[in-house]
Amino acid sequence: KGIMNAISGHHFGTDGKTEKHTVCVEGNIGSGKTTLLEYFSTYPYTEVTKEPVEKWRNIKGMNALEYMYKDASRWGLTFQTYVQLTMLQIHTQPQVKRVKMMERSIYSAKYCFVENLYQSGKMPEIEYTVLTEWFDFLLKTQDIKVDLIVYLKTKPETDLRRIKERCRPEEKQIPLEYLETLHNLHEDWLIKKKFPLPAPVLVLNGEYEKEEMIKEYESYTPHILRGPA
Ligand code: DGT
Repeated sequence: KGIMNAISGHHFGTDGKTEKHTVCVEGNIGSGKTTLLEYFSTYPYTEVTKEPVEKWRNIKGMNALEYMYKDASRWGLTFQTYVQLTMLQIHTQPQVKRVKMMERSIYSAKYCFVENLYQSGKMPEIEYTVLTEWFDFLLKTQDIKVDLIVYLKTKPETDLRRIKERCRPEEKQIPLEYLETLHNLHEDWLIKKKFPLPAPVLVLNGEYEKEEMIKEYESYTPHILRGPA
């Protein structure tokens, strides 16, 4: 209750200190980002943007996610170009409420997923370079503000179990090694700071199951919704 008062009370009232705040939720496939966003969407002053994955599965009836999983060498550039576009659209969408929360970002698409395609030899250098030039141009010219990154840290084995449980058809063939590589890329970026970080990182243990996870979210709510002091 104390926490709730702090949030709905004078901290974010009309005292001029009220500032808009953008949070990106990052973590491996199956780490629980959707559950976290569902939890925070119940707060009246947060807006949670829709999962872009639904767009990737239906581009005028075509499923780019499925193409990408079936043949990453052929469709990687197509898919990542579309991911970059949809992420940019979400980043630049006008913010109405005080807190904007989004699943992933243009950054993880580049530093984790594009990097993975390139490093594994599935994306040729020329495609990587074209995407990188677009990415750099967008960062320079667009308003892609992030105030906080929440990193849901999980073990790849846990991600694999959850992916199997939810049964998205495109994800049926995902091997553990793929999740391990993606995990390492998230760690390289968010913990080891191998790529530029657009905002401070809050690391949450994503290993808990739903009920304890909700308790974890509750205890970090002031930090997540207000941002670093
Ligand atoms: P959650 O709630 O933590 O389980 O998150 P998911 O798995 O619903 O959401 P996400 O964004 O981790 O992944 C959705 C699907 O899209 C998954 O099969 C991985 C894929 N994906 C997401 N972003 C990218 C990307 O930039 N490139 C590639 N190749 N795949 C991506």
